[in-house]
Amino acid sequence: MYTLPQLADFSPAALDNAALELKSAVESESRQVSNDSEWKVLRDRWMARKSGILTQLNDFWLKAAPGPSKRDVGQRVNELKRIVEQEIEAALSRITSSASASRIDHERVDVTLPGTRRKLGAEHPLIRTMNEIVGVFKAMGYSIAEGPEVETDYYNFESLNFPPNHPARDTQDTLFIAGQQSKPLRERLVLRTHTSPVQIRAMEKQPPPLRVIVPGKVHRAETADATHSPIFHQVEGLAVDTNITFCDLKGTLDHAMKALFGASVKTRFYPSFFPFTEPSADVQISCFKCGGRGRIEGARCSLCKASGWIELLGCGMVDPNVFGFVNYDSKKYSGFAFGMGVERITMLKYGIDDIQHFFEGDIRFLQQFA
Ligand code: FA5
Repeated sequence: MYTLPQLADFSPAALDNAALELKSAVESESRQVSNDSEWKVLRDRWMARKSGILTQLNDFWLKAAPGPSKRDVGQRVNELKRIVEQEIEAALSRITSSASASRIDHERVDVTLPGTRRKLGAEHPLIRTMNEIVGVFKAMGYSIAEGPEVETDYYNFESLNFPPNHPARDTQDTLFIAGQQSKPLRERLVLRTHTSPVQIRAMEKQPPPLRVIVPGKVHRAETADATHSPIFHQVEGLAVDTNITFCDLKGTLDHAMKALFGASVKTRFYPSFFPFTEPSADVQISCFKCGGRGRIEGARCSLCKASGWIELLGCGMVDPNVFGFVNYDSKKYSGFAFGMGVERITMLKYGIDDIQHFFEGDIRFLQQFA
């Protein structure tokens, strides 16, 4: 490794020689530098203020030069300093440009590679059915209404003509919000057991005539099995006007069932009971799998259990007592209401045998509806 010689001979020829040696030393050392830390070592070796070679140049050559040579030595030392600084500068730009070149090499974008394809989501089958049902009624002039899932006893039961302690309340196993005992019964909170409370909320908001369709989530304290879930969905309908009759109810639901299940489906109404409708009915549709015959090529139809009919929804004419809760004149106005389970309809439409599939989030099940 190069060390700066102490000069005894300050003749121009000797100085030329010594300068040449120093120049070739700095050139070869700077060529060998290949990274940042090596470059720092080089810089300090030559330029450190205390003991760098340039400082020694001052001490060993310039200060040591005899009077007559001082000027010549001074010029040569300055020239050598400039060369050393240049070399060290050049070494630094060489290593930084090669580092950024190799980085660019790594980061180069290959525009011919295929992009990352994002999978499109799809409507959940329950939402799809709900939208379909709502669409059928929107086309008949119904508007959409919604209500809260946490509901008061008043809206969920009392105003729908379920008196306190009436056995009809037992048909809807109710989830009560805890810690409500100090409130009057009608103010206590429950998770709504059906979408029917929105009938009352809609009638409170506007006078007749009225046509609303109400999609929503409901809750009941029921054990889950293949056809029951503690959380499920309903679509409720309500029409109130002058001269609304049971014929309007039948015609409306017959049209809706044909729109949902196919034009060849027939409907059948038979008596039932709901506290808020009088008379009340359950609606059955003719089985779309066996065409209502109950048998397929001699074998029992599994969908309708060979009866030829499938039970689908509850309905009826609005009980005048209900109108009393919302100040509708029951002598002037009449109406009908209906409510259907969205899970049940979806299971029938798509041949799904277990209601739990809707809530498990299994992508293999959901993908079939994409
Ligand atoms: C009612 O909830 C009434 N509010 C319907 C109604 C509205 C009648 C307007 C008259 C006028 P019901 O308890 O039968 O009725 O429930 C309606 C539908 O919800 C059922 O036909 C069924 O499809 C669905 N359903 C009831 N319980 C469950 C459950 N645990 N899991 C899944 N679906 C259910």
